Amino acid sequence: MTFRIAPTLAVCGFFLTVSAFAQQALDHTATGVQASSGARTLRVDALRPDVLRVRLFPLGQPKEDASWAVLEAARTAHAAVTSTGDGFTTSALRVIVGPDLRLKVTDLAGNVLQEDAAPVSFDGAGFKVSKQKSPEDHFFGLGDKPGPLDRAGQSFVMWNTDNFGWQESTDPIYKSIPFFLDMHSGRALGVLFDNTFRSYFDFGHERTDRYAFSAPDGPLDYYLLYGPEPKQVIETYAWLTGPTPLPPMWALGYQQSRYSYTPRARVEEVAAKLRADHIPADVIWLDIDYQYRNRPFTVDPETFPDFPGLIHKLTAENFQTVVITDLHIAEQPGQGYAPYDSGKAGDHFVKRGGKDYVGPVWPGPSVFPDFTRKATRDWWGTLYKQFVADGVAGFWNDMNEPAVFSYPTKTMPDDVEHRIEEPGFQSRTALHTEIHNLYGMENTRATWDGQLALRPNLRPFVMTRASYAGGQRYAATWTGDNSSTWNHLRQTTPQLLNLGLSGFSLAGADVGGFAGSPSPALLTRWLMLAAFQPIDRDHAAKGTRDHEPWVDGPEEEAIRRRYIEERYRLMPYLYTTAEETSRDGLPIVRPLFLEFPHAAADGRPLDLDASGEFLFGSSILVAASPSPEEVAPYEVHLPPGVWYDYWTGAKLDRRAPVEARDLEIRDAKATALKPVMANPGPADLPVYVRGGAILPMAPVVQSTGERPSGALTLRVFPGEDCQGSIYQDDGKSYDFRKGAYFRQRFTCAQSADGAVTVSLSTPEGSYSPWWHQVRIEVVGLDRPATTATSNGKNILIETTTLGQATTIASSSKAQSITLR
Ligand code: NBV
Repeated sequence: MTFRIAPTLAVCGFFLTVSAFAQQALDHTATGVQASSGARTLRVDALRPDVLRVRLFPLGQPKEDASWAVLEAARTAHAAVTSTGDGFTTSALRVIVGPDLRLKVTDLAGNVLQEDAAPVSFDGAGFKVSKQKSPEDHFFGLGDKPGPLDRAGQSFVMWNTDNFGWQESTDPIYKSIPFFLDMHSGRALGVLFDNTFRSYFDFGHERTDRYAFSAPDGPLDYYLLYGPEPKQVIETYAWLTGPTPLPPMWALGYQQSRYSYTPRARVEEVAAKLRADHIPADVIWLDIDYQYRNRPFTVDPETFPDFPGLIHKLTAENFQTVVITDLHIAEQPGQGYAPYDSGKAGDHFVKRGGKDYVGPVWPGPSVFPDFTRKATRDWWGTLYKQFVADGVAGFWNDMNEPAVFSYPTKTMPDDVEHRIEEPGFQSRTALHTEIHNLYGMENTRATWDGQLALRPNLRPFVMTRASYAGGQRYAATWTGDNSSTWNHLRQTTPQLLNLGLSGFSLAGADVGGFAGSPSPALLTRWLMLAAFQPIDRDHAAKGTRDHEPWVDGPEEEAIRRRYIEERYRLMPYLYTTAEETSRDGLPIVRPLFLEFPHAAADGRPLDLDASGEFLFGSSILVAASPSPEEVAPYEVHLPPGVWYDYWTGAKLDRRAPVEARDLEIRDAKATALKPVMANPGPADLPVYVRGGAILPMAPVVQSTGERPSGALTLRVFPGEDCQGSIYQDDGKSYDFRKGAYFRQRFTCAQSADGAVTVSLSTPEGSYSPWWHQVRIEVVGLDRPATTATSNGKNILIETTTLGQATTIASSSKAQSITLR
């Protein structure tokens, strides 16, 4: 059915404007609406009741219906819609197309979720979409861009850039993840602007009452993801672009890197020292100097003799090796350099003016694979054959913005030609302006697929510096060349949180800072904090002082060791969280508002006033100092509910404050809760646990490859909705898909007399985990428990530094234990 909308008069300040068009046609489609005005068509499709796709294109049909970011199944999904005179409704949203193709989206109660502030404006192939913004809108996401967690008031450019030594206000840096979350009074809307060109985002920088996104070219194509809870939006983003897959467990261990450990003897020395000093560690990284003349996929035979022997030796000591494999292929014809010769023979390099484009990078003149072609990606994957045969565990794709030396733009020229051969896209030649932001992601896709082809049953591990939306499907990431400063340490929190909200759950920052040399205190603090970040990799630039945990003497080393050990104690919790992420997309580190969107009385996200705080998984709250350079007390704003001190097990006093506070947190009964004062010494990091959490923990091991000896501990923090779970498998293969995993759920309940009953469900899956006993440790009881019973029988109870514990034999059946 087609409706005609008459021209309107709009009153705007003192000016009366008449809209420029005459008539607007509105057609209802099976999945939404299509409206035309002048030379343009707006199409809104409901992919799900809570997910809309919005496109605006020249009259007719869009040129291509394709995406590098969005999964085919999501892009082609559709929900039932009900037509209305001016748009349509789904079971969650109302879509209204106004004059000038202006779009308004509300929930069914009429709350406006998004509304065009002006008609889309066009400038040649470019366009700008402007939305209304109020002071209550806070914006999160956009990948690794530095600066505060909330993007409000700022503007950003998407153009993957090798920005060595970037600072807090540097933009752009390495990644372009054009996805953001708009939080408005606890209500969340996600926006993915799926355009790979040099796009621009403005969150009230130009005009405080508008936010906008624009691009100089390419499709006007964006997706709206409605909550109302922010967690729903993040889960939906994972539905749209894919979750971060479950990594091998070793990728969650401590990792030691430097640019570069060379020669071979130095690598062996570092590995031996980690073991000798009992610093738990899983991974050693080899940076570019292991290669022959910086040529990717080679090994320098002089500095790294018997490379397979080295890898095997490290593997035998439970170290996995990750080696760098940059994408620039040295242009070395006729020298027996197979990556060049085979790439040339297969016509796998990008072109300029009909010839292979050649640009200078580490190996000198280099050529660049045409990763937007499947044939090229398949060829790239084969280059890993020898390393895989040697037992190298993971691969590092650096410099993939792509970085090219001696151009002011630090990348290849705009007119370099890439070939697109991809389902949904027309097979065509595209200029670098279109492919640039995508190039790093397609590089990692090739690496990931290559690993899977070579080792089909092993989970790949790929680390990337550049990426685009959806890149989490192929690689973990890090924040590039940060610096050894206190500000950079502080910056890791908002950056990793925003990366997590942008799909990249597996992310880290170079521990200790890349550029410059950290003071002993800074390195210690950094190693303490990073123990609670998803990727914990100590890395350093050339010419900087040594960074390894032992370098500042035994006292500093003892502190550093203690935190790394704590990470390994928490490995069952961390791995269980990572497995959840692989299904629901919720990141490992989370801002407080993700779990507690309605906590602050004024509706603002809690995090805005609690800048050093974040959640590690759903239940652990890390409260780093907002001024880590000083040892001084600070307020910790804990969300509502009962909280415990992670280190002592003490339940915190949250009674209402006497004096008025800027940030008022209230519980469900509207009781005001006061912040707690933290006063950590140089070796302390305040960490808290949510009441109602059950944390699975393990005895310390020196690597995830070692079988822990002793019991699995379930540390129980009584509180409402008390529960937890554990997930285990072999830590490396895909056998879990065939049922070879172990999953058990736990609950706890406290009776009126204070007794705590912990229940363990019947385990799921065919995998036998490492423990034979389960130690249940209940903390924070007002009155210490004196007896323990298991399925009605009395069992031994012990007092620990944190509370009371009892140990039972693990069983294939459900169990129930009471401490009273
Ligand atoms: O491969 C050397 C470095 C690497 O260590 C670093 O992590 C990357 O971000 N790489 C950049 C190239 C040179 C940087 C100066």
